[in-house]
Amino acid sequence: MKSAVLIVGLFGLALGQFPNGRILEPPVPALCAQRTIHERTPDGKGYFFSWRDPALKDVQEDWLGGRNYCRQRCMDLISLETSAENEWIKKRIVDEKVKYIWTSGRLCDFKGCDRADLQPLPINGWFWTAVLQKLAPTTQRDQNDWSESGGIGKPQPDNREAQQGGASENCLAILNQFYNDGVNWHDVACHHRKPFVCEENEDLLKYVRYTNPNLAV
Ligand SMILES: [Ca+2]
Ligand SMILES: [Ca+2]
Repeated sequence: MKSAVLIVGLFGLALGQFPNGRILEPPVPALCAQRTIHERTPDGKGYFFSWRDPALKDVQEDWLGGRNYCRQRCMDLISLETSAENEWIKKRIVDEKVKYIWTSGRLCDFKGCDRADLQPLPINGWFWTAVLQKLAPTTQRDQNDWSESGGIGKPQPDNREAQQGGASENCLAILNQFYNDGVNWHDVACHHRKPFVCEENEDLLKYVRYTNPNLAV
């Protein structure tokens, strides 16, 4: 995970159209100012855990719904750019007995994903949407945390649901022993509902602070 590469140009792709006319929501300054931070890491970055919030305790969101809840509050779904952050969140999932969470990880599957450096997509097409960083190729098993098993006993990502006639598994979740396979990454169809973790987003915070100089954000 240390060889993350910034994807220039994916920003436009990340704003692409979603089914049923849903969109990626912009930040809401008042909600940014009131955002709940459950924990800060030593570098000062704040995180929100949906299951710790009394109002969201029993609420689960699909991948876009999770992103939008976070984005309206100047956050985004968590991106695991380092193994330290990955272990940090996994410990909380285990300690708090959470079955699974959404991350911002996504397989590039929109217009523009035919770029040469993203091919073949199942190996080189994964990125952290919140920070627009590519993941290491899925074949570099020591550079990521994909599970070695899953619903059909194959290493992740396996796109199982699509192979069984369902939706493509284009979103990245951490699953907690769901297949008795440890706590690690799975490609999952984005329509499933899960608890989620938000991570403060520097770009959204900067934008809202700049456009709302009199608001303490
Ligand atoms: Ca992060
Ligand atoms: Ca899978």
